[in-house]
Amino acid sequence: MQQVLNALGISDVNPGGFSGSWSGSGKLQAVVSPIHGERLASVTNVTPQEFEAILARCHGAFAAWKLVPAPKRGEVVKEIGDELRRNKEALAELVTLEMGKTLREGLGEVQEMIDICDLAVGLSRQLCGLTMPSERRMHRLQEQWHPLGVVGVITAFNFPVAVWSWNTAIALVCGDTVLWKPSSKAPLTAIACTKIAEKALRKFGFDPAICSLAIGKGSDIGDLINTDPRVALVSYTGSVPGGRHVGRLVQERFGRHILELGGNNAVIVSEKGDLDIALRSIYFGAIGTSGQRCTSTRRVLVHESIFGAFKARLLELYAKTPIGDPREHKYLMGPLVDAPAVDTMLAAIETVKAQGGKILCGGEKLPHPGGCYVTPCIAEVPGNLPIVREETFAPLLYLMSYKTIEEAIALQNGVPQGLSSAIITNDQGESELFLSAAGSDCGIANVNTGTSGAEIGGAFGGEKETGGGRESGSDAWKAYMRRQTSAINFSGKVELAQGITLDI
Ligand code: UN1
Repeated sequence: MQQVLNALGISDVNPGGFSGSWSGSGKLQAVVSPIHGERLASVTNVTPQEFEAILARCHGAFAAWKLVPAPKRGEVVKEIGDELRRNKEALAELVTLEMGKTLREGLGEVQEMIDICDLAVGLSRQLCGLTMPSERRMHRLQEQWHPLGVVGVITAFNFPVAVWSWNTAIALVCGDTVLWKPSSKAPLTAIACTKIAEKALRKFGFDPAICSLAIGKGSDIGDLINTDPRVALVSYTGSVPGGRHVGRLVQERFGRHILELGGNNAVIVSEKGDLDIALRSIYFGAIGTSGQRCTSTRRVLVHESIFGAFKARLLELYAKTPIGDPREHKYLMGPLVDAPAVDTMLAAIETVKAQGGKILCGGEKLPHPGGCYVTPCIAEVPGNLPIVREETFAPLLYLMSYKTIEEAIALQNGVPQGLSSAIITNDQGESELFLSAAGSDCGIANVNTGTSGAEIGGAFGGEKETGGGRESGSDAWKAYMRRQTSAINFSGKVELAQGITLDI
């Protein structure tokens, strides 16, 4: 453990603010591992005064950074990616220690960071605008994309580093500077990543304040980000109530936001699907990251003709789930992030029972000194009960049956969230229906693969209460830039658009 902390430059007590230099004289917070309850290190929060200095420097750094040619900005991102490659194991282990996901998933998370850096490097030469035919003679109509400003990145504990990287790699090539407020549950990985970015920026002689950090509570530091007009874009990952709050504050000042909020992701298992594929996809989707991904599988809708057989196979698999220290390869499920997360899961299970659901397995707290371990739970429910419509951030899976594909799609869409969804079927008509306008209403709709584990090449995000934001690949970069449309007249005379004449 100490070796990992040393390798990533984590001291016993770490200041939680960075903007070219480190600061943090606020509240001292001990970071405790959910694996065994041991203290890993401590962090000091930034005070509002220190935050002001950090934001001022991060904002000041934008003036020079926006003028650096995008491919040169890409070189810094390439270096960050290389540095991540060199530190992949250590950073993955710190992710595991700090928030409890299995090491194999921690490695996957760092790989996701490396992948987005590679994508952003390519993108740094392809921030392309369009030219459109002008309706006027000897005129040209074009649009181009300019850097936007400071991007405030507010992240959650469950992907403590990958979500920062999706935003940061893209924001950097777009010419923006980044101010990161990580989850208070995962500040050490944030400090480690900020050091990696600092090293890369310094190597190329750029101001390290381009990647700034401010650790503190959402209600003070988060809200300073949300309300400050110097933060052009706030990218927030978190709960629906949190997003509602951020959205209001940012909208109030006409800032931009990208909201990545809750999911309530379903897999439809058709009687025409491959049940082995269904089983594996659902199992990983539901127990991966101990059910604490926004893309975690929360609901399984099984065709009535195979419901009993499928349920039996799923229960058999659940009963064998190896749960334990997530650093050990033999365990597929580690702890939940903290004790309140365990209480939330147990309370949700009581509500399921009270609302008419039947607990088929799991949902017990495991005796483990200092650790937050539970057994994954499956509940059979008659439909989208009120509790099923809520996102419980834990390994709690709802199982229900359906008669027709139309009914399955209605059930899948019948919740307030709209992040991820999947269908397991070999029937082309069914999968096309699922992907059509009459199908899934989610931002992600997969066929024959599960709801989690989205690749960074696609745009990531969802509809309805998921918030509508998009991060990562495809053309999500456009949200991090300012679009400018220009009409250029080279005719030597004035011709008005829309055929308007001017008799003077
Ligand atoms: C999240 O849970 O906030 O699609 C992000 C996935 C990961 C990212 C999840 N690539 O499961």
